[in-house]
Amino acid sequence: MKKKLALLLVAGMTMASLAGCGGGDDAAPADAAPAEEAAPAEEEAPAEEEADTAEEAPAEEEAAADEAAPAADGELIRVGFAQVGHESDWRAANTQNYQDTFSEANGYELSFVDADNDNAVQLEAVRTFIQQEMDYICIAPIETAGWDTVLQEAQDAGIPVLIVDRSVDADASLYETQIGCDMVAEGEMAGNWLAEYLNGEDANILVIEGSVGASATLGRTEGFNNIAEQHSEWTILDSQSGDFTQAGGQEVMESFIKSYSDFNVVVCQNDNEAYGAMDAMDAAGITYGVDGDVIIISFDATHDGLQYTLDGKINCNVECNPLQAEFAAEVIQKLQAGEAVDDQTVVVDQAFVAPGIESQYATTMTQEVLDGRAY
Ligand code: GYE
Repeated sequence: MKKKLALLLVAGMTMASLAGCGGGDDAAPADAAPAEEAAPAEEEAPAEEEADTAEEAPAEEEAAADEAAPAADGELIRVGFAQVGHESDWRAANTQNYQDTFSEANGYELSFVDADNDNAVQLEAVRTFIQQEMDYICIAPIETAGWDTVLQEAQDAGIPVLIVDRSVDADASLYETQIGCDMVAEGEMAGNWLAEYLNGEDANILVIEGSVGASATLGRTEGFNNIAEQHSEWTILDSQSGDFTQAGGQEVMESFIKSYSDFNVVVCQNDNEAYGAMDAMDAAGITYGVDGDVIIISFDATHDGLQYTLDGKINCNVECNPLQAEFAAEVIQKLQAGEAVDDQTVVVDQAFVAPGIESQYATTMTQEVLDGRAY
């Protein structure tokens, strides 16, 4: 039941975004833009053709996946999931979503490994899943690099692999599909919003990046830089990894405060880093948010991150939807039925801004928007 609720809310949220509903000036035409931007870029034409998107999932398919029949012989479908870790609120929501979706009641036996952000542990987990002859393996890769050998081993063992959340730089023939958000589009959304908000004013920018080598970090950095390059009045003073954690965000911000006295924008590549950065600025007496000296941009738009956005502490929060397990279940059900699957599923995101900000790139936060969120 919980699974169904989560899915409907994802679909409902996306449809609301496309329809521009939700009332108020903040909703209308602006809301449609992020969804379009989140689609794969034009140069990725083949992927675009084959890509599925969250809002495209037809209702009947959702219903079929929801009934999630066990394997034809009545056995549970055995799925191994090598998760990144437990570094953030986003990750907690993503893990919960997988556990709810791949339940016994839905016909699955889920083996879950939390790799604690350790590449070696994650590789070992995948090798153990291969030895255990799992029916399917889902990998949320900590880093993009280093996957060819183990993916080849899985393929040799005849076990289909789904790359979920983040992406890998391995040959695409080594896995069935990739499901996740378009991280470059997220970075560009943040940059476009900032350009609109500053309207030609100078920006001295500090960036707290996510974990080194993660596609979420690489993509958000690339996307934001794509826009920064178009603005000679912007200077990126520094860019350091806060490892997607609150402690990391605080530590990096503390060191930035020691080194730089003249900054007016802090970009945090996830909400937890933003919480840490806000703590560091509070301790140093630096004001931020809509009424402060420093503009804060965050990513993920988890519940607490959006509460800070509603409170005007975070100026702009770019969503990354963690409710992705339903798309993985859909792929597995298709493979069970011997059907072809899409190479890629792009989970569509939008951006949110603090009350008082109007943007063509983002929805202005209200209590109603926060209450309507599923995570
Ligand atoms: O933004 C961050 C998490 O891979 C999209 O990983 C995910 C990122 C997310 O730890 O909070």
